[in-house]
Amino acid sequence: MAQRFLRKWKVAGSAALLAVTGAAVAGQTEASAAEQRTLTAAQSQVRKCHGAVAKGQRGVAGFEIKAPSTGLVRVQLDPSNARNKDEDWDVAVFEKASGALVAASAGLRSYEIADGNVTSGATLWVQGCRYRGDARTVSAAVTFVGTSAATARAASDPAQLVAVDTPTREAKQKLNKQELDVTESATESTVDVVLHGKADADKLKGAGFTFTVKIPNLADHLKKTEEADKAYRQRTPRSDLPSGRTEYRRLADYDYEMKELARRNPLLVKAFALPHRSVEGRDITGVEIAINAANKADGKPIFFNMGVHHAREWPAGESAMEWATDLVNGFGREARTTRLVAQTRNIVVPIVNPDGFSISRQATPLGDFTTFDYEMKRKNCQPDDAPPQYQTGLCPANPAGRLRGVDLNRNYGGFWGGPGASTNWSSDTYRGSEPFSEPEAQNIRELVSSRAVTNLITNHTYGPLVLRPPGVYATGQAVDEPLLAAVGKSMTDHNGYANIPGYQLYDTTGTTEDWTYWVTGGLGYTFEIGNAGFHPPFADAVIGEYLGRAPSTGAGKGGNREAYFAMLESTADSAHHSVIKGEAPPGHTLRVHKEFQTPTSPVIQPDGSTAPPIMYTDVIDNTIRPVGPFTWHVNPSTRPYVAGRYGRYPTAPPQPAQSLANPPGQPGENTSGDPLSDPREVVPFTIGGTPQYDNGSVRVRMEWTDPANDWDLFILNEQDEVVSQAASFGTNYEEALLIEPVPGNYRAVLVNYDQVDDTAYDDWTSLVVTGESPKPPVPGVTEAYTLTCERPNGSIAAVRQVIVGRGQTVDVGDFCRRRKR
Ligand code: 0X9
Ligand code: ZN
Repeated sequence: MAQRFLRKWKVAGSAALLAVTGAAVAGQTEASAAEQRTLTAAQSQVRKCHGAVAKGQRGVAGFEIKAPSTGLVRVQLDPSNARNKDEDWDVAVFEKASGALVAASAGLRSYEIADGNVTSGATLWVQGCRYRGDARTVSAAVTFVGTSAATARAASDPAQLVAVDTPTREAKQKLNKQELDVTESATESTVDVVLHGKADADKLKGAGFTFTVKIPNLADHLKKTEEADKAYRQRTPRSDLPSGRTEYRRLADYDYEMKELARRNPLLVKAFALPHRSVEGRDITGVEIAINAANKADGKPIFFNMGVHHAREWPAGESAMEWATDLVNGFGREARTTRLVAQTRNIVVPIVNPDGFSISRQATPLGDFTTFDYEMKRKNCQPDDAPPQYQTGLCPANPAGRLRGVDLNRNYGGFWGGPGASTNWSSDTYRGSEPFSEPEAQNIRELVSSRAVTNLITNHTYGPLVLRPPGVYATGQAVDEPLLAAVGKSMTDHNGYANIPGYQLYDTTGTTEDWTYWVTGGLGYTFEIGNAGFHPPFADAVIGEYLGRAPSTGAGKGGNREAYFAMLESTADSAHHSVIKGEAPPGHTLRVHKEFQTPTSPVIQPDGSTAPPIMYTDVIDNTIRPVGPFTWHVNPSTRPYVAGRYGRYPTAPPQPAQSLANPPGQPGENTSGDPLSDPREVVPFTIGGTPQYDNGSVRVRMEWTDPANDWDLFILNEQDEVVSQAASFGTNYEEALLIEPVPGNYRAVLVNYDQVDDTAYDDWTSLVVTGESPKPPVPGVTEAYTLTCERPNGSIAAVRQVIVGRGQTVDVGDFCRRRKR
């Protein structure tokens, strides 16, 4: 594992070097040599550096510089003494004439990278602010990159949003293999895809797909969104959000707000930088919220809420940031918040991928939709895996545009390398060179490995969905499936999203909770916020979704705010995790530790063949420093990966096969994909229940004669909801599966999707409903923690093994005073 940790420093270091030397860039862009300066301020001063020009004021140092070209400006600060832990400088760039903010960075230390857009000849004021600490100086490097033809290409070949017809699971899987920008927004019969120009459309058509254009010109659409946002903030001085904000934050806003939450609430909030800097060298910031936040080893269960693995998914960061603000505002003022914060610990990392987010967020005014479609950037900034000609240049202005980088949500170890991830460096779902190759994913891994993260939400846009493990069908149902589904429902009751396992839409591998859940046992979910795009108007996508207001599906139900509170209730509920209790003498540290290997998926190779899985090693290590009696909340000692699979034994036989008659009539073709619209045929049937029958699943199979004709099958419940469907093509049957169906009345809807022209009507010939016994549970193995007690001087006072299951409490007594064994 140490080896993997090391690699990150190499990456961050080389990127930083590029920035300061201002190496010439291939393609349409060229960087100027960096201008190096040292900034000096005699005193520190709390200040929002990007708030206003503050020339001559306390803690401020700066200089003027003229932009030699139209394009990008980057100002990078580096601590003058990297060993100085107590220092924090921030930076902002203003246009001198107008005073307009151009770029900013406000990280927790002095590793700052501020990117912005400038016009040739503009005079800029580069402002450094010594926010905190004892560093009098900091070094600053300014680089300009001229962008030329790149921005002009968009109009004739606009990016579009289309709904691709995918009536079956197979069609969805096939779509997923096309190396296109597939979104998570889908219906029973379509999936939304971003087409970045004609080439993508041709690829789609070439693969035999049909689609409907939803947004014909994404650049225009995003400009309209921006105008809507502007109009909204002009008429709304303060929103009802915890922060009162009325517009999307930029990276510096996030970092500055987290610092300020911590500074203003020193006991309740601790701001921290994650262990690895981003590929470009940015610090990644989070906050911990708890009573005595700095005391990490207090044994409380942890809810970790994070956002923006994917650069363009701005509402994901907003929601996480509002949640942190909400907890801080509510603590001591609101009874529920106070109670829950007292029982738990909250960690919030709103921007996991700061390099990508900065690019997407700063790109807005460019409106460029080609390879250089930076506003729609998804991945991180990893250059190493691209061909040499695409490795050069700063990430926000490089020859591969948005395409360079790794999809951080395919880079986790959990089932890494399998279906639903790409081996191609330029793909939007590129998995990276190896599991956890990226510093940004490694950060989350180390945090989750070293803390009792019992509950986790990773926010994305858009669905609207609450996804739970597994993300891959082949994994099988988790032992905790009933609990995962129930906690999921406690959240979707408030946001109105669909509560489903990740694989239900299509397989993905290497995603966040498919590692966090299967190796740590912490309950993990992906939120796909909203249903209207990656960053639709702020009023809908942030305020509407967070507070539960129209047009959100959570309108009137509490929205994501209440969904997160439901997750926090789950965090506080020890039935949802495990507890070790006992007592310990003052000054002693208790540690639970385990180390194990988990296989990735069989690793899909670029040529489509598979290589054996890679074994990766994880170390789980949590500590508590109790004073006397303690209650220590941890995850179960057994990894869900080896804990077996969910199932049950039957209590009665399954219902026997029933053959249903074809009603009179021959319905005409219907390609609407809507089982409620005519023409169609409807055949009622009943699913029995105990004590007579026990159906773990029910299979409904229809057949006709010629596979050239196409019938589709939908199963509706009494509320007219589609509970299952089958709509493949190229077969003479359809089969729909209902898993653990509720006994009651159902209807099979048979739709004549397509009959070959000028042939005899090929009516369906049989419809059979068959019950099947539930699958028995798959037994698993049990794993233990090694529990050690360390004396104040670090020597070991006692060691033992502890096996603790979910919902269990193990009492280890006065364990430290026992002898070693
Ligand atoms: O693809 C992703 O990483 C997520 N969707 S997004 O549109 N935000 O990029 C979803 C990951 C989990 N989804 C499935 N297992 N289907
Ligand atoms: Zn996403």
